[in-house]
Amino acid sequence: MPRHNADIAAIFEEIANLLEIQDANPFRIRAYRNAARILNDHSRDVGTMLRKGEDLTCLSGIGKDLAAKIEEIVSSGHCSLLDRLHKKMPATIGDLLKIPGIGPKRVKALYHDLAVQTVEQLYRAARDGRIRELPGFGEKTELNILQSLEAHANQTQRFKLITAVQYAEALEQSLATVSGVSRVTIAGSYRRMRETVGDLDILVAAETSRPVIQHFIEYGEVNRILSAGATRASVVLECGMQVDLRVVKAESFGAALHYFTGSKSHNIAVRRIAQQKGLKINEYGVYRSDKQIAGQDEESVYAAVGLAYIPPELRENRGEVTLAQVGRLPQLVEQSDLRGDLHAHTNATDGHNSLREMALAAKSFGFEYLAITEHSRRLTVAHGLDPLQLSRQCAEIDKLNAEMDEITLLKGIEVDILEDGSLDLPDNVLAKLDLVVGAVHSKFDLSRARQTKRILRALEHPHFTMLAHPTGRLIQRRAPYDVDMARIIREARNRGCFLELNAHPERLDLLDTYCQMAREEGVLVSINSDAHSNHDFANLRFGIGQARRGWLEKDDVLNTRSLKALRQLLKQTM
Ligand code: DGT
Ligand code: CA
Ligand code: CA
Repeated sequence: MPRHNADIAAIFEEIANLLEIQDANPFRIRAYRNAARILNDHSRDVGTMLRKGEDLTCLSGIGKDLAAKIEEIVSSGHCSLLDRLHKKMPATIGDLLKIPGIGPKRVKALYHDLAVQTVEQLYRAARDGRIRELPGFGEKTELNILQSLEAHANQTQRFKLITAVQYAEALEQSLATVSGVSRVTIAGSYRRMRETVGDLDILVAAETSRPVIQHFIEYGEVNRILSAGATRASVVLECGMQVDLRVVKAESFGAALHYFTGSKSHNIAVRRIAQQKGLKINEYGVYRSDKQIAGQDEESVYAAVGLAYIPPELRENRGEVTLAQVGRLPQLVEQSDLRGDLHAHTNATDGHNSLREMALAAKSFGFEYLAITEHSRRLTVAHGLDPLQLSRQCAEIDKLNAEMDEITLLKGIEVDILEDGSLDLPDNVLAKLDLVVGAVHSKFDLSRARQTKRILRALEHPHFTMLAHPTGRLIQRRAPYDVDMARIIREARNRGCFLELNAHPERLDLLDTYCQMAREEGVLVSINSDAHSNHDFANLRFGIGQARRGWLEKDDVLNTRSLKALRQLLKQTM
C-alpha cells in the first residue's frame, strides 16, 4: 500500500520507465518523471493534503490528470495506468534502466530477443556471451554492461534525507503508541542530518520490550523481517529501507542513544577519552569499575567523560571532541535564527505562486524579508527574464512593498554565469537590484582550471552578491562540478561576496565541509530555500541541518541579520 510521497513518486518513476521502453510520447514521460521529482522533494504529505481537502494542482508540475492519479493511488492503493502497463511488460524491467549505459531501446531489445526481465537475467546473459550477438550491441558493449553490473552490485542503496524523513516519522509515531513506551528516537546518520541515510536506527525506551518488538515487526509497511530477538529486531520496509530497532531501559537510554547516533569514528574518539579517565563506556552506560555512573541521558554521558554536550550534527570526528574538552564548541545556528530568505522564484518564471502569495507565505513563516531572484533570460527552460520583464517585476515589488506590512521583498535575480564567467544581464540592469545571485546552470563538465576561472571571473563582477548552489551537485543524480572551492571561498572573502547554502532537499549545496571552510575564512553563508512554491520554506529545515553539520553559528549566516543590517552588508558588494 503506497502511503508516502516517496511511494507515489516511485510509482510515477516506474510509469515513466515503462512508457519510455514503449516509446511513448516524450512529453508524457517527462511529465511523470517531473512529478516524481516534485513529490520526492515536497515536504508536506500529499495524502494529508488530500484528506484536508486541498487541491493538489497547487503544486507546480501537478496538473489535473496527475492530481487525479495521486488521488486514485492514495484512496485505492493502486494506479490503474501502472496496472495496465504491467500487463504489457513485467514490473522488474524498469530496474534495468538503472544500470548505467542501458537505455530504453536496449531494454526493449534485451526483453524481446533474449527475454531478459531482471537484473539477474541481464547479468547471466552478459556472462554467457549472449548479448554480443544482438544487433547493435557487440562485444565491447557486453563487457561494459558486465562492468556496470558489477559496480552496481557493490553499491548499497542510500536514501535522501527528505525521503527517509517520510518513513521515519510515520514509524516513530506508530511506535510511540505502544503502551509502556516512554521515548522513541531515531538515531544514526538520520539524527546527524546526513544528506543521505543508509538505514534507520530506532531506539525505544520501554519497561518491557516484547510488545514493542511485536508491534514493530507487524508494522504495515514491513516487507521482510531480517531478525527479531528479545530486545532488538531488523526489518526491510516495502520501499527497500532497512530499519534496526533496539529497546532499552530508561536508565540506559542516553548511553544507547549516544552509541547508536554515532558516527562510529566519533564514538571511538569518545571511548578513547573515557579510557584515559579509567572509565568504561558502552551502549548501556558509563562505568567506573562495575558501577554505572551515567547513561540515562546523553548529557550525562558526555559530562561523565569530561566533555561538553556535542550536538548530533557535529559527531563526525572532525575536531569536535577536542573542542568539547575545552568547552569551545560552536553554538550552532537554529531555524528560529533565520529572519529571511534570499532566493525564491514566482510564477513570472518557473515558480508556482504569485509575488503576493510568496510574500504572504514568507511572512507567515515568520520572515522579515524575502528576495525574489528569478532566472535570467539564458535559462529558457525556466522562462528566464529579460531586462524589460525584470524591470516590470521590480515595479510590482515596489507596489507590494508600499502596501504590505511586516514583510519586505528584495529585488534580485538568479543570473546565469556564462561559460566565460560573464553574467547573462548587462551591468546597468544588475546595478538597480538589491542583490545579484549568480549561478552555473550549464557546462558542468569544464576542466577544473576553466570552471574555477569562470566562477572567479563572475565573482569579480562589480554587482555580484552571492554564488548560488556553489558546487552544482544534485544528490544521487549529478556529482559536484570540478572546481577549486578553496580559491572561490578566498575570492568571495576578498570581494565581500557571500555563498549560498541551497536548502532544496536534492541540493544541500554548499556541502558541509565547505561550510566549515567558509566559516574559517569569514565568508558569510546564506541558507536559502530556492522556493518555487509557497510550501517550500519548509525545506529550510534541511538547510539548517546541513549548516549545523558545517559548524555554522548564527553569526556565520547572512540571513540571520535584521533587514537593516542585511542592507548594509549587501551594499558592500554593490
Ligand atoms: P548509515 O546508516 O550508513 O547512513 O550510517 P549510520 O551512522 O547510521 O551507521 P549504522 O546504521 O551502521 O550504525 C548506527 C550507529 O551505530 C553508528 O553511527 C555508530 C554505531 N555503531 C555501529 N557499529 C559500530 C561499531 O562497530 N563501533 C562503534 N563504536 N559504533 C558503532
Ligand atoms: Ca543508519
Ligand atoms: Ca543500522
